[in-house]
Amino acid sequence: MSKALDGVRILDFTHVQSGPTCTQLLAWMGADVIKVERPGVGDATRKQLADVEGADSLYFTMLNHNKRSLTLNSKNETGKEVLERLVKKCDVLVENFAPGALDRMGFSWERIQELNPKMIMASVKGFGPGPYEDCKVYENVAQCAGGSASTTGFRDGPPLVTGAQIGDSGTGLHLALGITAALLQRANTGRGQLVQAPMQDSVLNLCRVKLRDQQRLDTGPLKEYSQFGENVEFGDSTPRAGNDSGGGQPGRILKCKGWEIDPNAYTYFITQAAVWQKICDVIGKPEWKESPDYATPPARLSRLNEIFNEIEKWTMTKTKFEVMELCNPHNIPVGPILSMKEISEDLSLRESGTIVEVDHPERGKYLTVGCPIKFSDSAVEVTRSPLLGEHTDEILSDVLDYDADQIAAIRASGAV
Ligand code: CAO
Repeated sequence: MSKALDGVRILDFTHVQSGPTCTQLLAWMGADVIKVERPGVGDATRKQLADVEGADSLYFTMLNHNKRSLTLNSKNETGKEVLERLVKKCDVLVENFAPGALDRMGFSWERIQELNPKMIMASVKGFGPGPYEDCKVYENVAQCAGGSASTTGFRDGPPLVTGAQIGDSGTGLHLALGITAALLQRANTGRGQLVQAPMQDSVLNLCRVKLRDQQRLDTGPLKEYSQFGENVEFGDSTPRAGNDSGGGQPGRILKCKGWEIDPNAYTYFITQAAVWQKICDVIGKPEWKESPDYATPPARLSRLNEIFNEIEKWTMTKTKFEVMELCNPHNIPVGPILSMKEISEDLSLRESGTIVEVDHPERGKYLTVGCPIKFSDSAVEVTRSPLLGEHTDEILSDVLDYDADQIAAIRASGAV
């Protein structure tokens, strides 16, 4: 079967998480991804959070499947020549170095265009143009600067970062979308272009509804927030909303049977207006169906705490899975709080290829998250991450057409 990005060759100059998630997705879509790493060192994550002595870490392996690894010192003169040749042979260059690092290597966007006018160069930086454009940035800094932390957590607690890596993996997704669009445009124009996805901007894009609420504050309180029913005044910026739903259908995380000993015995429960009557029947409150205090969504807004307390009395008598089984037939939107242990054992996620077991020569078998995007005509097969420099000779010969003597000379120069 052919793959969506067959024939696309990517010069992968990424490291840590944001860039590697982008190029891993493109590799799953069929691109030939050549990961360039510093000789003897490699991507810093290879050795970070190590759990098996001498083996590449899960941090690295889970972000770098389906790629080839080429070691290359891009500051060595011969290394620069090899890199120039690679730039000419690739369709896309992806990088997430600190601001200015690529320019200091001698590979500015202007130089890349001179070498290959068809090149699509894709960059992740923490911030776009402005006062912080020169700053180094990691995941949680982006979550904070992009508006996520100030709107996550409970009103009476500090700002919180989330477990979802929206700064790194979220930005990687944005960049991958930009690259595929630029490849399509290039098919029409014949020209490459610069694609940039700053981490702050990507997080903000994912926090769009919170900027919506910021502007709604100008015309009155945010009535779907719990604090409205609690008569707590709103300040001048979007507050933290605990587990309130971010949309127009109020929802909460509620305790289920066993919550006293199981930290994940909870369900998310949404009081969708369309199924309100069914909710009343299921939880044993049929009198709420006709009562003017409960029958309409506006009437319920000031009573959300009372309503969710009553629903919780019911959910506490059921396991989180029983809540699903009892609510689903009535189309009541609920969802169990699944632990990572439960997810790792979930059979349907394994069958769909979203949880995959991979074998690795240094560390043996491990689980990873496969491609979350499913194609009917571009099958994804997850293959293990490369060892450092595993494909150096293969790439020098097959992609760059160096012969054995030239490869020996390149090796002797210390460039690879
Ligand atoms: N050969 C020779 N030198 C190489 C090389 C190679 N193959 N690969 C990297 N280097 C050099 C770089 O040129 C740079 O050298 P200079 O500082 O002399 O220019 C040096 O290695 C360090 O690169 P760096 O500054 O990108 O790496 P860092 O570990 O100091 O910083 C990070 C890491 C992530 C903070 C920074 O890269 C960054 O801000 N990136 C953009 C934002 C981003 O993607 N953040 C998400 C990371 S995941 O949380």
